[in-house]
Amino acid sequence: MISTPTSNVLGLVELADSDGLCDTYGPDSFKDLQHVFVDRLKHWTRKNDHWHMLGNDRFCVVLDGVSSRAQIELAAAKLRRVFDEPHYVFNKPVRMEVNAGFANIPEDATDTDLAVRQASMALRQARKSSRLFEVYGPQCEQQHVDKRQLVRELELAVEVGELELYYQPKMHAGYRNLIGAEALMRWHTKDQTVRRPDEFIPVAERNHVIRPMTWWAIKSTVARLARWPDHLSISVNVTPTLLLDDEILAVVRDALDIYGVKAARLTLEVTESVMVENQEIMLRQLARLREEIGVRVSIDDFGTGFSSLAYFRDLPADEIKIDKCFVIPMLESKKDYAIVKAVIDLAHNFSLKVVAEGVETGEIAQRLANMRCDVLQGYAFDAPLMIDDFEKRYLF
Ligand code: G
Ligand code: G
Ligand code: MN
Repeated sequence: MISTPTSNVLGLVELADSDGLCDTYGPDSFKDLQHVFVDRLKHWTRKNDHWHMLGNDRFCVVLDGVSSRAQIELAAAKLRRVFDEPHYVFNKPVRMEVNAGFANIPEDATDTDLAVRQASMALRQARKSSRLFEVYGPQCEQQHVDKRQLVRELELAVEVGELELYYQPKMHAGYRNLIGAEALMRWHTKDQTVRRPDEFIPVAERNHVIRPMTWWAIKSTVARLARWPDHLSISVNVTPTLLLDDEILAVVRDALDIYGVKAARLTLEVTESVMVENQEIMLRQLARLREEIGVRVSIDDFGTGFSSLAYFRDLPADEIKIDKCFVIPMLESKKDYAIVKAVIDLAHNFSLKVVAEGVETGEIAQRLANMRCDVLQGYAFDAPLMIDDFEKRYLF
C-alpha cells in the first residue's frame, strides 16, 4: 500500500485591534465579540482540523491536508467570507477584522513549536501590512523585536523591579566637587543583559508604559535624595509628552512630601523637543512645576531641536544642558566650539545655569570652566554608575 504523506499547515488567527474594540464597545460587548470570533472560526474549520485557543485572543489551528500556497489561499478566502458578515451590537453593525499567519508543518516534525513561531511571525507581518493573511517566508524573519512583546515585557519589568537607575556625577566646573547626579535608566532583564534606554525608551514613549516607568523613576530619585546630603541634587529625565498629563504634578508633590525632600533638590530634565509640539501647554506645565512645587527644570540636549529663540525669553527653566554632540568635538571643531560658547553666553544672559554633557577629557573640562560653564558631566569624571558604586565612590 502506498501511503500518501499528508502535510499540514498551521494557522494563527487573531481579532484585529481588539484594544480598540474593547474601548469602543465596552468589556461586556467585547466578551460577546470574542465568542462570535471563536464561533465563526469553528465554522471556518473542517472536520479533521485540530484547533485550540492560545490565550484569549489567538486561535491556533492545524489545517489538515493543506500544504500548497493555492490551498492556503482557498482557506484564507473562506476565512474572509466568514468574517465579511457584520456582527450586530445593539442593532449596530460591527465589522470584525481578523489577521492570520500560516506556516507549513514539516512532515518529520515531532511538535508544532517551530510552526507556531513561524506562523506568529507571519501573523505579525500581516498585521503590520494590514492584510488578511501572510504565509511564513524569509521576509517575516527580517522583522525586529515585536514591539507589543517589548511593551508587555516592560510592563512586567516595572512590576517586578527589573528597572534600575544608574547615576552619573555632575561636577562644579570651577571647584570640581560633586554637586549631584543625573539618574539614567537601565533595564536588567531576566537573561542577565543590561539594556540601554535607546533600546526601550522610544517604544515606551509610544505607549502608555512610559507613565509608570517615569513615575517610578521620579519616586526612586526622591527616595535616593532623602538619603543623600542636603546640598546634593538629582536630575531625572521626563518625556515631554508626560507634561501634558496633570498627574505629574501630584506624583512629584507626593514623592517630595512623603520623603520630606526639598523641591529644589530635584531637577526634571526635558528635551528641547518640548518646544516643538503643544508648546504652550508644556511651557505652562513647566512653569507650574517650578512655581507651585519648586522643582528645578533643565532643558536637555539643547541645540539639537528646532525651536525658535523667541521662546527663550520666557523659558520656565533653571538650566540648560549643551548636547554632547557639540561638546565632544569642541576642541577640534571651531564651529562646535563657537556653538558651545554662544550657548553659554546666551544662557547666562537669561540667568540660566549651563551644564555641559559629554565631557570626555580633562582638557575639555578646563576649557569649559574657562568659558564659565557651570556644571560638567561626562566620562572625564565617570560614566553612569550603579548606585552602590556611585555611593561608595562619591558619598559614603
Ligand atoms: O545613559 P544613556 O545611554 O543612558 O541614556 C540615553 C538617553 O536615554 C538619555 O539621553 C536620556 O534622554 C534617555 N533616558 C535615560 N534615562 C531615562 C529615563 O529615565 N526616562 C526617559 N524619558 N529618558 C531617559
Ligand atoms: O539624557 P542625556 O542626553 O543627558 O543622557 C546623557 C547620555 O550621554 C547618556 O546616554 C550617557 O550615558 C551619555 N554620556 C554621558 N557622558 C558621556 C560622555 O562623556 N561621552 C559620551 N559619548 N556619552 C556620554
Ligand atoms: Mn538627560
